[in-house]
Amino acid sequence: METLKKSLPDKLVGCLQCAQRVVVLTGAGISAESGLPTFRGDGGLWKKYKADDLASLDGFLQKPDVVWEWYEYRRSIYAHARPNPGHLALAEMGKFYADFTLITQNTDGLHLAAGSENILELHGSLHRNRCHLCGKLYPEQVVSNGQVPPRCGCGGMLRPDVVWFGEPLSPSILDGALRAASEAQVFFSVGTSALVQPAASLPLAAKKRRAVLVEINIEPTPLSPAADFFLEGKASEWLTLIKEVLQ
Ligand code: BV8
Ligand code: ZN
Repeated sequence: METLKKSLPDKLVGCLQCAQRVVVLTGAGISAESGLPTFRGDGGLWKKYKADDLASLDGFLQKPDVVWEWYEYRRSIYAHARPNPGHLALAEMGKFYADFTLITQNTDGLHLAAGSENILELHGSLHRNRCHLCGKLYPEQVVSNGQVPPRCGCGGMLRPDVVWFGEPLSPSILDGALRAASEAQVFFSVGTSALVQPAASLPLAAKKRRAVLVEINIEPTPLSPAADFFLEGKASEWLTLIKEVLQ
């Protein structure tokens, strides 16, 4: 069956071609086409645990070994993931605009691998570890001296350098994201269920300051009613189309 050829609304093309300040917020959906499971899609389950419970400070304090194992499992699948055309299109878009900010909730590092610059990793990165006690940073691969999770020299437990539910985001990164959102002329929300705060408030902050709000998702989200343009479908398809009209 001939799939419907997607085309961008003319009004949106006009906005994109004359904008100077563009911001993109991405979520797990943009990495789905790189083979990475989303957070809440198909149950977001691992063994019998919910991702949201494991990606939380409480979860780590209650069962640090299970949480560490979950992250080691995720790192093992992230290791094989490559940027998909959606990540690559965003890297190209970043070169087209004088003032382009990429804000991601993802911890998979695929935007960096795709060549994007000026990335704000709201929720940190799975490719780094840090000591839960003294904050010392460690590389992704750590020698676990038989203890799970491995220990820092200070005796603290190591954990991935991510922001868990119940933990504050880095103030400098969040301020940077809020500033970019409030100055954006066009704000894209791509592949996110728009549920997690404070990330989910960024598109609305942009809209409040008169930005054109574009949402790209395979299904509607709580943000969709506020969007000026809702592009239903895969991130890679829409972003590749957008890249093409900008070239
Ligand atoms: C904090 C890192 C305060 C770990 C993650 C109001 C204000 C402030 C806080 C809250 C609040 N209400 C509730 C809270 C608490 C909480 C929260 O938001 N809870 C929610 C669930 C209600 N927020 C927090 O705890 C935050 N901290 O506010 O701190 C504070 C201050 C002082 C002292 C103490 C505390 C911290 C939140 C960060 C949590 N960490 N991840 C890790 O990755 O392991 S969040 C996690 O969810 C991931 O990072 C993920 O990216 C993120 C968001 O999910 P999505 O990316 O949207 O993924 P999801 O699966 O949900 O959706 C995928 C979407 O893609 C779907 O819509 C699907 O349709 C679409 N899709 C699929 N395929 C495609 C596609 N779209 C396009 N193309 C495709 N091919
Ligand atoms: Zn330490």
